[in-house]
Amino acid sequence: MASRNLPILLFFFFTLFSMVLGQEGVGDLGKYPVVVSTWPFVEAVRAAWRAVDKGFSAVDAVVEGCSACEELRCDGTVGPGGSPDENGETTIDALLMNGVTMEVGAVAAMRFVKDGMKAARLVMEHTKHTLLVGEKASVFAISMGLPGPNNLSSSESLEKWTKWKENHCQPNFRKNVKPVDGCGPYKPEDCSGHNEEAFSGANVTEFLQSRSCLVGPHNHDTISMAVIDKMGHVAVGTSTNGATFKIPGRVGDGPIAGSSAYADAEVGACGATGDGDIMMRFLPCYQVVESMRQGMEPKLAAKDAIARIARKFPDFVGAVFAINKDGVHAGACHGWTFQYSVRSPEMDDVKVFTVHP
Ligand code: SD4
Repeated sequence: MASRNLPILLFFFFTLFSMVLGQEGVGDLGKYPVVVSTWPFVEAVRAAWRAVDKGFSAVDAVVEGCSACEELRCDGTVGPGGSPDENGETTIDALLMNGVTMEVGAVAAMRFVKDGMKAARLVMEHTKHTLLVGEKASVFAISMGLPGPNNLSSSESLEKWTKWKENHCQPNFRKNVKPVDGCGPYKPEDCSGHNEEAFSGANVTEFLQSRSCLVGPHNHDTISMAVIDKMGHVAVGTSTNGATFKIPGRVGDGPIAGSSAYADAEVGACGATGDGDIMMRFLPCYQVVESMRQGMEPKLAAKDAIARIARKFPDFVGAVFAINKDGVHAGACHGWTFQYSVRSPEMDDVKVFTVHP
């Protein structure tokens, strides 16, 4: 009798078992969705939240959120019309990463197209490449249907640039060049040891001080966003004009996977902002995610990634946020006070968290 009923018993057992698992799943799903972004870019987080709360994917929500920031020209440093380069032109660096498939699409120093995040998505979903750069990235984006070519300058960015020119192009990102304190054309300075002044303590301090004017508390410049959707899928994205008065052709950390952002749905995600020229040498977001994979709490992982950079570059300015796959988040920063924004199911609206160095 018992053996005849065994299949039925097993059926009930497995049904019960899967219901328990299902409830745990529902419990887990209760932590999601969640949206995190650098800085108090509240409207961008709301836009991502609206998408993910309606059931759209993490990738869709990141695109919604970062595109909203581009349209709003968050801080005047994301999207069109923001931070001019040495020639007065605004260009865009953007990245999108799907933390389930580990696909990445990115554009760097993209000209004439205002939709950085949508262009990154086109690279991710319609090419086998990871990163397209410069004018060719624009040609690709336009050929795939994005509006352009458009002049990305605004009256604000041109005014900023004019003032910078009037100030003899100071500060700037040149080093070991002549003229030291004027606009170009620049020539390499002899650094063979004959010119001790080039390496004097005073010059180093001056250079670092001018650097913090270029990427500092008033030049936030970057939205980096992570979303965990209702399925627990993770995606990240970044959009930025890059550093103000950058040398044309410069690619920052924005479009570099592992630097400005990284996601692995098995672990969590990270977003970064700050002095990309320094930060991209350390891949801080890759570091954060890998540390969390090894069992570090998000807070410790974020602090550790920042500390690794600060040890070598004590004057660098930067920050990261970390979020694990359970929705636990934290931030860490160096050289400035950092804020990041979060929207999760237990909140009525976006909450801004402040992190001190
Ligand atoms: C860059 N990381 O291009 C960007 C700038 C930034 O806060 O994030 N500033 O270097």
